[in-house]
Amino acid sequence: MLNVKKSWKHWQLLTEKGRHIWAFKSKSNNISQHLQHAEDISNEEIKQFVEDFKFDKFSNPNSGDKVFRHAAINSKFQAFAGKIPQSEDPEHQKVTNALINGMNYFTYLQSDEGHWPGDYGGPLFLLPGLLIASYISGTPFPKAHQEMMKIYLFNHQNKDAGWGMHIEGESTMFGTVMQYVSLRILGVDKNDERLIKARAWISDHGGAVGIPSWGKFYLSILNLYAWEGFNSLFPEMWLFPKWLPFHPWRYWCHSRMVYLPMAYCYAERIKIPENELILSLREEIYIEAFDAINWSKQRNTVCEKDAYTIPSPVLKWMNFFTNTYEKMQCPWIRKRALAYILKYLNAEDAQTDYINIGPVNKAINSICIWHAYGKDSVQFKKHVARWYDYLWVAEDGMKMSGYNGSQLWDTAFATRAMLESDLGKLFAGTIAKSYQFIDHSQIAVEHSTHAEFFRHPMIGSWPFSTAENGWPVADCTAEGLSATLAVHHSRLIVPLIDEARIKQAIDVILSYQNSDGGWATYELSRAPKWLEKLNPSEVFADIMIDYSWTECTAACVISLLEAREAYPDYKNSEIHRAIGAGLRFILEQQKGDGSWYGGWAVCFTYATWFGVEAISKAMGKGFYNDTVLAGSLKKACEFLVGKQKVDGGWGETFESCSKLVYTEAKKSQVVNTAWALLGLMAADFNDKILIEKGVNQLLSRQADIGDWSQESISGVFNYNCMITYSNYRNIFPIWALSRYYRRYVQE
Ligand code: LAN
Repeated sequence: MLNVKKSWKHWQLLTEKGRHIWAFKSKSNNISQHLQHAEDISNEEIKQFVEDFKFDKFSNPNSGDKVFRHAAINSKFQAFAGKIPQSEDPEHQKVTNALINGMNYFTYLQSDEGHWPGDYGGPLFLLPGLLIASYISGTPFPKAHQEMMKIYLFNHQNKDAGWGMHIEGESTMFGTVMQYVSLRILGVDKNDERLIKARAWISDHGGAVGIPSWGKFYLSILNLYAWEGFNSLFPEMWLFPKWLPFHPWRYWCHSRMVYLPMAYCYAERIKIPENELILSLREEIYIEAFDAINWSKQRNTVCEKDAYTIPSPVLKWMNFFTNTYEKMQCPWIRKRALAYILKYLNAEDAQTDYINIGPVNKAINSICIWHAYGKDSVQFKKHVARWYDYLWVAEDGMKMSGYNGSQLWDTAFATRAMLESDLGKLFAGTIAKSYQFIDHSQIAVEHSTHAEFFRHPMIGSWPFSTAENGWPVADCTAEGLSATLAVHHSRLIVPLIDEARIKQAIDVILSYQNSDGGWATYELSRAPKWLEKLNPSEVFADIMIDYSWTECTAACVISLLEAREAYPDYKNSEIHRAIGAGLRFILEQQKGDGSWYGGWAVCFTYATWFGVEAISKAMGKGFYNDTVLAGSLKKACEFLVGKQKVDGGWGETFESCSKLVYTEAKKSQVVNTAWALLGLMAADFNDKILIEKGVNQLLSRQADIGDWSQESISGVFNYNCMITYSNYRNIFPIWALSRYYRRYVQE
C-alpha cells in the first residue's frame, strides 16, 4: 500500500526497554546478539542504497521518518474497527473521525515495550564526532552503515556546497569542514565533484583556520590542526575548591560533561599519527600551507558565518592566563587533574551504562577511554556497543541522533494527548503499553557515586529518554508525573505506580525549584549569571549554567497542580508556595506583546502554549492574584490571535529561536498550529470560529491514513541549533483535536 523502497526493508529497528538499534539484514531480533555479528553487503546493494535513499533536501530538508514508519505500518495497518461516536453536527463528526484516525495511525508506531521510537536528528556536528572516534581508534563501522552515513552527509549538502550547523541552517565553517572531513574518512575521493565544490566553499570563506573551537578540537585530534592553536581548557580547574563560583561542577551539566573529556584530550594532546589521508586533508582544507600557519594566532579566529556568541573581554583575559599557565604548568598537578578527570569519566560511563549524557560526550568519552585503556579494553568495547544507540535510519540516510532517543518525553506527551478526551479511552491497549513504559522509566535508585560527581538526587524522577541513560530532567519528571496521573484518572488501568512513587516524583520536582521561582533542565542553577561571560563555544548561547525556563517551569507547575488535586494532603502548603513562585516566574518572563520565548522548541507558540496552560490551570484556585493571571491570559491570546495566518493556521521558522523575534513561516505548520490552538482553548478564548479555522487547517493537512506530513524542524537547543522531533507532527495535532473534542463535542 505504501511506497517502500527495496533497501529500506533491509533495515530493521530493534528495540529493547527503550533502547534502539538499527540492524542491517539482521538475523536476530535480540540487540546484543545482533551487535556481535558482522553484516555483509554486496556492491549491488550499495548501488541500490544510493538509489533508494535519494532525498531532495531542497523541497524539505526534514525527512519524514519514512523507513521506520513504513515498516511499522505497512503490512499490519487497519482502519479503526471500533464504534465511532456519532454527532448531529457534521463539522463535529469530522473532528471526531480525524481524531480517531490520527490516534489509530499513531498506535501503529508504538513499540512493544510502549514507547514511540522516532528520528531525533537535526544537528550536523554530531556524526562527525562519532566518525572521528571510530577512525582514531581503528574501529570502523560496518560497510552498510558507512554507506548510509555517506548518503546522509551528501543529502544534506546545501546549494552553495557547504553544510550548516543543522539540516535547515545556512552553511557554516563548522558544518562544512566537519562533514567534509567525515566524507573523506568514509573514503570519498577528494576529486568527487561535490567535495571539490565544498573545498571551494571552505577556501572562499577563509579556510579551516576559521572553524569554531569545537571544530578546532576535533581537527586537533585528527592532527589536522595544532593543539597550540586551541585555547587552553585548563584541566587543573577540576582541582579548584568547590566553593568557588566558577568551579566546573556548577556548569550546566551538558557543558560540564563535554568540557570534561575535552580537557582530557587537550591535556594529553591526543592526536592521530600522520598518514596519507591526513597529509592530503591538510592541503585540502586550508588556504595556506599547513606548516606555515601561525597556530597561536588562530585561537580566536572564527569564520563570520559561524560567530553567534561574541567572546567577552573576561573570556579573553581568562584565555590569556590559562594559555600562559600552559607554557609553565606543573607536571604533578597536571597528573592529579588528569587522574581526577579520568575517574569522573569512568563514573559518567558507569552511571549511564556507557550511553552518556548526550551525543557529544558519547564520542569524546569514547576517545578518552580508548586512549586510557586501549582498543581491547572492556570499557572501550562497551562504548563501541553504545555508538549504535545513537544512530538512526530515515529516508535521508543514517544520522546520529541528538540523544539516545526522546522515548519518555514523547510517550508522556502522547499519553496525555490521547487521554485529554474520552476518545482516547478507545485505545486502552495503547495507553496500557505507554503506562508500562512510563512505569519502567521512573528512576528507582541512586548511583553510589552520585554525590561525589555532583548529581542531583534522582529517585522518583524521569529522564528524557530511558532509565538506562539515567539523567533526571525536571520537566521530564513533570511530564512523567502528569502522564501517570492522567492514566490513573482515566481508570483504564490498575495503577502500577503507587502513592509512594508519586510522592517521590513530587519531592524531586520540589527539589528542582530555583530561587527565582523557576525550574531549569537537569539541575538547579548552580552559579551566578555572570559565568556566561566565560562561554567559550562561539556557536551556542547560554550554555554555562542551567537557567530557569518558561517551559520547564510551566510543566513543573502544571504537574504540581495536578498532583495537589490528586493528593491534597501531601505537603500542601509547600506545594502551594512552589506553585505561587512558579507562576510569578512565568509572569515575569512574559513579553510585552503577550508571548513567551521558547528555549527548547520553535518557539514563541511553544512557550506561549506552556505559559498559558500553567496560568489557566491555576486560575481561580487561590495561588495567585486572579486579576493578574487573567490579564496575562488576555495578552497571550491577543498575541496568538495576531499571529494566525489567513489560512487559519500558525507557522514559525527556526529563526525565531536564534534571532529571538517571532519569524513567520511562509506556510503554516501543523505543530505550531496545534500549540496555538491548545493555548487558546486552555485560556478559554471565546471565538469558536477562529479556533475552528485552525482546527480545519489540521484536518485539511491530515493524510487519509491518519498521519500528518513532516514540515519544518520543531526543536532547538542553546538558541542556535535545531533538532528534529518527528513524533510532534502526530502528538500535537492529536492533542489539539482531543481538546477541541472535549470542549465542544464530547457530551
Ligand atoms: C534536550 C532534549 C530535551 C529537552 C527538554 C526536555 C525538551 C527541555 O524542556 C529541557 C532540556 C532538554 C532536556 C534538552 C537539553 C539539551 C539537549 C540534551 C537536548 C536538546 C537534546 C540534545 C541537547 C544536547 C545539549 C546536545 C549536545 C550539544 C551540546 C551543546 C553539548
